[in-house]
Amino acid sequence: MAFELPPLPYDYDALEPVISKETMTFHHDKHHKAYTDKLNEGVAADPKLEGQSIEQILGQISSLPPLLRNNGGGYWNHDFFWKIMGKPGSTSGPSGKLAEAIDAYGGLDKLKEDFNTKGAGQFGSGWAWVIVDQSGQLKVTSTPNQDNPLMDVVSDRGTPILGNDVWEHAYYLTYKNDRPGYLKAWWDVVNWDEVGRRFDAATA
Ligand code: MN3
Repeated sequence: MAFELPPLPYDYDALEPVISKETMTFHHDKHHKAYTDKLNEGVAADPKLEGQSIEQILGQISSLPPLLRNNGGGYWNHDFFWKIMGKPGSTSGPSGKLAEAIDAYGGLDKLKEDFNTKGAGQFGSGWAWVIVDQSGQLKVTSTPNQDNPLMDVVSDRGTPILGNDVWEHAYYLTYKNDRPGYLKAWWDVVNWDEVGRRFDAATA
């Protein structure tokens, strides 16, 4: 059973003006599709992986070929990324237990500042994350390339509840080299209801 490219949960132009229709079209139909296809090539080449979930594969990635690390990561990361976004301003902000955890972290402004600093400071391509760590606390991290906090090769492991793609393909058509500008604008498309659901699931 091959992994399938999941459809976007909204139209290609739903995130405008923060993320353009053209960026979303290339990002989903070309980049995410390529990760999906190459992940399937890697899984097909290794019979012991048949029937395993993507999370199971990522949890043992240190023992698997780079093709699976790069493309299994790319597959999971983008599926996650589409789901934690939504139309600009469509959710009002963190609520419930997530809001309490953000207060304990030091507040939403501090979380955003730390996240944007991690994203801007990630040299080359990668991702910025908010994870729930092993002690149930929020932590802001970043990873290179298509690595993510579910992988057994990453120092800051945990369950991602929020993440932003800082590869140039995610923003260059609109923001050119202004990665900090993209990171700042991006908060308007965060789907806080979905982030809250993921926080609740990670801490249940
Ligand atoms: Mn990407």
